[in-house]
Amino acid sequence: MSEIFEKLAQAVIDGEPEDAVALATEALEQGVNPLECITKGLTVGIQKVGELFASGEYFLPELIIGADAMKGGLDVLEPALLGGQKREVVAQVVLGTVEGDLHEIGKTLVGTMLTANGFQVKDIGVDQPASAFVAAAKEVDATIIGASALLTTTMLQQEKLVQALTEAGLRDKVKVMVGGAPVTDTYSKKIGADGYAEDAISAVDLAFRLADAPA
Ligand code: B1M
Repeated sequence: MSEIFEKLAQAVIDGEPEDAVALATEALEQGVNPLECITKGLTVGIQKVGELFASGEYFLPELIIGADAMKGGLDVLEPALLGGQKREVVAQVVLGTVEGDLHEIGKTLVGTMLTANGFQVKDIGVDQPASAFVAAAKEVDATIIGASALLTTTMLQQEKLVQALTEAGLRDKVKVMVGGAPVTDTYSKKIGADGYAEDAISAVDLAFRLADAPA
């Protein structure tokens, strides 16, 4: 089974969306767990792409096609994750990537996992200012706002979001969950957020705790 994970990772490293789609389809047909395809296959590949980019071996085009391959695989695998969706809504969540930040893959994966576990997710997309999170939270009467940031420069926007909620008089009503590769638990506490999650699975656990609902 590890062979299919390695092939999925390689499709992302090579920037081959069609291979990623074909392999993800094959994996599902073989009954391989879709979440493991993501965590042990596609994610391993995109992390390697990130390392190659950081070391100067890959440039922006390779980063872009690697992400395209990952998204191709996710498009096949994510609907399979939603197969176990519960019927009752646990809580309303507004989810987005902060202003100045275009990274969407991790945020979308968090949204899929939350949806699969019964949360109603309003995904407001990437590059969203604090005001857009606040407006969406008012619109859907959100219990939780989830803000993703992948850049050390944009994680500062998560603090702006906490401030904007306070200014809007919503801070006591809405819990703030933060995540993304450069974000840490220490940073989350420093900016006054309600919690940090390292990955999509722990984001679901955290959301249950923040919503004060049984998992
Ligand atoms: Co960008 N990029 N990127 N990039 N990119 C990183 C983040 C970087 C670490 C790569 C590197 O140098 N090694 C680096 C940031 C350095 C830093 O700030 N410290 C970087 C850079 C520099 C840049 C640009 C500036 C490059 C340039 O233009 N010169 C540029 C910035 C654009 C912008 O945002 N303004 C840029 C652009 C891009 C692409 C657009 C090409 C592409 C994104 C495509 C897309 O999303 N549609 C991209 C990609 C793919 C990456 C890497 C390789 C992979 C990110 C990813 O999708 N990971 C990334 C390197 C890396 O992270 N190792 C990198 C897979 C995903 C499943 O994981 O997003 O971490 P992740 O999400 C996880 C957890 O973090 C967590 O759960 C998710 C699932 O487990 N999580 C949450 C995420 N959000 C959460 C929210 C939560 C809870 C948990 O609660 C709300």
